Amino acid sequence: MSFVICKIENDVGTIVLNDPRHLNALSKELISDIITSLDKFEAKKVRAAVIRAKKGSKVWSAGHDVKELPTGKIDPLTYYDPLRKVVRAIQSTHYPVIAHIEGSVWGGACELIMSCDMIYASLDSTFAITPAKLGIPYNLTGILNFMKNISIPILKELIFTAKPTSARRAEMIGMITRAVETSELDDMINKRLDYIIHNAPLAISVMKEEMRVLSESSPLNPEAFERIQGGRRIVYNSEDYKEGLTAFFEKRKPVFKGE
Ligand code: YXS
Repeated sequence: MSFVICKIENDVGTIVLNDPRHLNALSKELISDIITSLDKFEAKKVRAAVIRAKKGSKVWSAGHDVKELPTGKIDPLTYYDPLRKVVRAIQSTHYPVIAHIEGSVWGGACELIMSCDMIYASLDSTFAITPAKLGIPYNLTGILNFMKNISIPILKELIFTAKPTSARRAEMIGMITRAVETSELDDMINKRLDYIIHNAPLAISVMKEEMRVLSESSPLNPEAFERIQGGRRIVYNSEDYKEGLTAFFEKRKPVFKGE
């Protein structure tokens, strides 16, 4: 069974997340289907793609599938983790990828939509960056991806509080491109798509890659990298990490002790 609905119409690929049972949680199966769809669009030389949930969704995506997170001793967000793979896949397409947002966006799904080239959301949607709520040491490239769009003092508020933020505020802080009434969302995206698919695809493709490369050119010396990784290892080996996941499954508030 596919966890996405994938189609190509008028040079535009569309991926509809379709795992309502799990609130489109980013399971390895759902992510595999997204990547397969992106590859299909590449082969068909689409001019653009849209990633969206079903019309009227209350939850766009509940974020990383918590049931797939390791329970300790293993880095929860390694290079080959499905969430890391889909973020890179979206960032590496030769065509622009547009996120069409209705509903609430949680955790790693916030990074997924921010890896898209443009993000258009209904005013009713919300965005919550949640690692601190679960005791998870987010990984370096993930934090960098957030920092590309959001200033550090605001990003710290979003991450340290883990509270959902409104679409209006998300637009104001640069987390998304635009927020409009739900009734206007499709029309606004279609108008922009009409410009994009009639512009030069080779030029768009190389400028997308230029912006990716330039936005990732942040020097990090090996000693700093190893120190950060050592710090992250302490976190995912901590009692707090276990408490965050246990509290999630027991549907209760976690009690973090800093251990
Ligand atoms: O109890 P059942 O079996 O029906 O399952 C419940 C939830 O456990 C399940 N579910 C999830 N399963 C795996 N991974 C998830 N992320 C996840 N979220 C939910 O779906 C069933 C229905 O959930 P329920 O009853 O809570 O639905 P609701 O309509 O009352 O509330 C919807 C949400 C989205 C507000 C609520 O489910 C929620 O707060 N979910 C967790 C959102 C979240 O914190 N996501 C972050 C995941 S971790 C992640 O993305 C990164 C690793 S990080 O945190 O580092 O950014």
